[in-house]
Amino acid sequence: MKDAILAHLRYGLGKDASHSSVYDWRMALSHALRDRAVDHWIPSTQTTYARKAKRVYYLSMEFLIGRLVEDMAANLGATEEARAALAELGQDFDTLVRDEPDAALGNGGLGRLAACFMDSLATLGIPAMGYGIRYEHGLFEQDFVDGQQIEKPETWLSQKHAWEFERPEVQYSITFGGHVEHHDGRAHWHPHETVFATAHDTPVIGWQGRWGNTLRLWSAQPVKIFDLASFNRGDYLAASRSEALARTICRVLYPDDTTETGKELRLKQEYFFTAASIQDLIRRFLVTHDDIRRLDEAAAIQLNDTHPAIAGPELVRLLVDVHGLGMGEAIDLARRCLGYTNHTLLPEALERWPEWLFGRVLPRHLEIIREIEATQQAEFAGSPRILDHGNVQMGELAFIMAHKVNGVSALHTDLVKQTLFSDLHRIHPTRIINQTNGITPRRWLHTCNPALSGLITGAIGDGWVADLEQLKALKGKTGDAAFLSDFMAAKRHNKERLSNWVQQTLGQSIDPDAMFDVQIKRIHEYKRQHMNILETIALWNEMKANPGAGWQPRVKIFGGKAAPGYHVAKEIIHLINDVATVINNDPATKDLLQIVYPPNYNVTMAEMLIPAADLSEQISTAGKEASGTGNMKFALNGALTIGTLDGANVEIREHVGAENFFLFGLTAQEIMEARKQPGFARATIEKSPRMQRVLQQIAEGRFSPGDASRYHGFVGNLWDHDYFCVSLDFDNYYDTQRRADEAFGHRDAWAAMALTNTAGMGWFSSDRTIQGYARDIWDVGPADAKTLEKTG
Ligand code: 475
Repeated sequence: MKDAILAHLRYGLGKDASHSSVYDWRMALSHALRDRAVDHWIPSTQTTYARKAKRVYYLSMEFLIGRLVEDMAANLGATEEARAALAELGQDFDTLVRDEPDAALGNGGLGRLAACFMDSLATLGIPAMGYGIRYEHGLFEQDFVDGQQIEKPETWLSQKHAWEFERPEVQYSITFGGHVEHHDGRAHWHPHETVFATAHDTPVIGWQGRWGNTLRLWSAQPVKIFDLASFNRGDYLAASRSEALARTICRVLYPDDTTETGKELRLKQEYFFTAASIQDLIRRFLVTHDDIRRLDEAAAIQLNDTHPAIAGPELVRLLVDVHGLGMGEAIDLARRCLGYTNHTLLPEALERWPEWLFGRVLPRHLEIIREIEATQQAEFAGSPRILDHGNVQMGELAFIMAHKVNGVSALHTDLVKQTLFSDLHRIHPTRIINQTNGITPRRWLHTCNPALSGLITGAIGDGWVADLEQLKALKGKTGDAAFLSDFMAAKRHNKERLSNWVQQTLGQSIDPDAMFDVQIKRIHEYKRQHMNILETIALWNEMKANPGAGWQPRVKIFGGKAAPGYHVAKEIIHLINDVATVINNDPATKDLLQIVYPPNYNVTMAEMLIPAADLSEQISTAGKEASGTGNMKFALNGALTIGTLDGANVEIREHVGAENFFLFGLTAQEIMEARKQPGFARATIEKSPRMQRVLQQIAEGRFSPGDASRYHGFVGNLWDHDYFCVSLDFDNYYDTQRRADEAFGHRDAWAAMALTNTAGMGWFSSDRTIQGYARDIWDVGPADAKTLEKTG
């Protein structure tokens, strides 16, 4: 390892050890690790080709991979070796780890799920390729100025990405616009614009290096770098027009999480990476097969939400226009290849494109969608339409073109059947299935929480890392006082680590003995961060009114970004920061209650916050959070959940036991009923003096001195609309928080409950999720007998 690092430093970076920066050392370490990754990766690819094994193609606009050094080293079993080699070279492994940019090529849950799935596919030895976009700028960096979010461009590629291999030879033409002619019994698309898609491959190595897959991200290149004729004429803009389109396509990740954008550039991004991926997988298929009609035997294509739903029409287009299949035959074949995962029921997140815009960018695809529509209507008269009121509805398109459609938690899947796709579900009653989300135990316990992970391995061996159900063995330890004390010592260690970081980065002192109560996720009204901050104000009021009541000290920790155009979400951020300013500086309560909101929440920050949490806030309006995956990470790391019956909370509660979960709030059914009552919010708030008082304080400017009207709109909206039903759940939430206080006071009982959470979370491994997809949707397995043996 030492030699490898030095060799990369010298010959890869052209540096000698005495003149190397942290960046140089990190690159050299990464390349030394990448060499080892390649030694697992190439044989995996060879095996897949040799066996003509079926591959999974996971198409996703987002891969929220975060940093890779630690994870890669851990999966290769090389962490200690790397640490020791660096120490001999006078370098600190952890410093290099912290130097790596956090690759934020995603917004939130959907993107992070894709990254966890890649880890599980490799660990399970299932041949797979993740396909996405190599954004030049990932999710914006968040800062707070006077408590308000400002966005700055993210620049992860300003340094070289250590893990990727650029593949200039793997290049496809992607075309847009123009018109279609029909002659010789065929369609001829004469596009107006063309860009090249170029592949960049990052190896994804499973646990213990047992298998290697590829994350292939596409970047756009101009077809014509430069139009010399235009340049010589002095028309410099025209000279670089083709370059401009190429650069814009991969320039930025759309920063919207479950909100709609409807921009032409977004449609182009979607088509760009989908079309490149479909061309690529067909080319690969034809290396080992000669009959395109059997594509489904070798390729399972999964659509991560509707963003790549154009894959259906694109595949049909290539099958018909290039490979000469009949339309009906092509549609059936495409459907056998495709699966579609739905991640949200929120109407504003459902993709719809105006037909005129869609047809302008993808004229041939619009024709094909009309054919798909006609075929569907011919077979199922009265079927819901893809083309509706002048829009192309991507959800309906994805549903009709997929052989399986899945929800991401049991409750979500039921709601998909009953609400979003109820008519399509009646027509295709076996198409919708559930695959409850999961998380990779490698990143989200083994690597991010060495204290707990070491304790667990000491007690039950390390088999749990690739077989998380083994954590069940810890149930036997919930009565073992010595083990519980070690378990709480690990938590305490992580809380100290976080407290030190908060002190260093924010200059704020927090007490590691206090309860760390954490809500980290995108800021959205349905996730109800505002309910959390209202409850915080109510608690503060009570603390001041009854200073001698023996309050349980709390640190309320928030993290998350708001979509730049989502006004209310930004207002919630502002309110949290305003409330923090007042409460954190109140001498009467500052040792009892602190609010911490570090800016720029990302994967790396999650890796530090989650192991340090005592209480996990999963408080969405029932029926709105499709699954949640943060909820799983917290419970796995020994936090108790305070939560509603929403998404995967329902299943988490079943697995850890109702007595180890702080449940509150209305059910999805009750919410739907309550909303029908006009004025429900006003009537409810009038009956809650506690909530009334809090709203009064906010409206009077108690937290915005000098700008009393700042939150009038916000407060008015709660009284008059409250679509997300904060009012209906508020008092129950407050009381449940006090039950959590009470429970936290009994440290031994709390420790046993926390350990029961960890012990019960084995089922939520993304390995289990992927096995479900492999069995129910993809019909694939490990390509290699040895891997099969190891993973069962
Ligand atoms: C759900 N993102 C979580 C998670 O299944 C769930 C939408 C439009 C454009 C860009 N990003 C999005 C999502 O819809 C999303 O992240 N959904 C989330 O998917 C994984 O656990 O409940 O909200």
